[in-house]
Amino acid sequence: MDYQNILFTIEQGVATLTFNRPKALNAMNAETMAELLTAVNVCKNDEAIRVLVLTGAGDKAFVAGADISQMQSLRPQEALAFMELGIETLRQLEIMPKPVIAAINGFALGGGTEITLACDLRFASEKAVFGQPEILIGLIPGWGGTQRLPRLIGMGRAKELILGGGQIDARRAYEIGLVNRVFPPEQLMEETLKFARKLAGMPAFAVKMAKHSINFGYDLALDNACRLESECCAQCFSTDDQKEGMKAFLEKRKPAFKGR
Ligand code: CO8
Repeated sequence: MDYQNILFTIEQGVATLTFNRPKALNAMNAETMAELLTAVNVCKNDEAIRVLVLTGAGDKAFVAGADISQMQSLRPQEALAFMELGIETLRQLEIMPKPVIAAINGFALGGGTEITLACDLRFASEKAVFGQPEILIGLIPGWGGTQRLPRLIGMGRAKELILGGGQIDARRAYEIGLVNRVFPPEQLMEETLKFARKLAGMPAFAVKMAKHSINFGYDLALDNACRLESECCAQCFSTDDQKEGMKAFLEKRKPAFKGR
């Protein structure tokens, strides 16, 4: 695949996608969003890829938001098309049947924060900065921020960020549950890849079912959600990895999972 705005590599079951427009702090234009969607579909369909890691090129930004220079003269219908592309891409990222980790190496503002919200895990550098500053340029979040942010950190904290347009550092992001872990900048990728490789070695079908149950059960009534979980769990009993996992436990040895 020939990408212009992202770098995409695969190693030891882990795909790494790097937003690569460092001169514009990796701001997301429509072309970059389309490439992200293509790469998400590649990850979904390629059995050799077990985990996806997203990060930003350079030492300053993950993604500093949607590309303001591209957006400034959009008419409402064009803006809507750009939003729909973002909404569709981030939903596909969110429900991809493999774990996605954001390695947030710097500014993750506006659409940048929204991309991280569609990931399963958020690992941040101590230099990372988060916020929804759209209000400061006369907008509101348009790639799911008004919905995913309150679900993750609570309504009050989300409103403070979205209405106030302020920025928070990695430590505060950790305090409010916006990120899972914080690392010194020079350790961020190493630690993220270490965790990604660990996930890549997990039983793939169980990983897929766990993510499916969490994603699609979250908005259901508890009875229905628990039923969904039971069905997902029952399906795991059809896999070689379930048999191997339990056999290895009883034989007091490490399991050799095959991803089937
Ligand atoms: N879009 C376009 N260019 C950008 C963006 C951006 N979001 N962010 C930074 N850049 C560019 C700057 O214009 C600058 O370019 P140049 O060198 O050519 O002048 C370069 O990147 C470096 O930026 P700065 O000189 O500003 O660097 P600083 O270190 O001084 O500041 C900041 C860094 C704080 C990150 C600052 O650049 C900034 O505030 N950026 C904008 C952040 C922002 O408002 N993001 C939200 C955008 S709106 C959004 O994301 C909505 C998403 C969904 C809606 C979709 C609707 C269609």
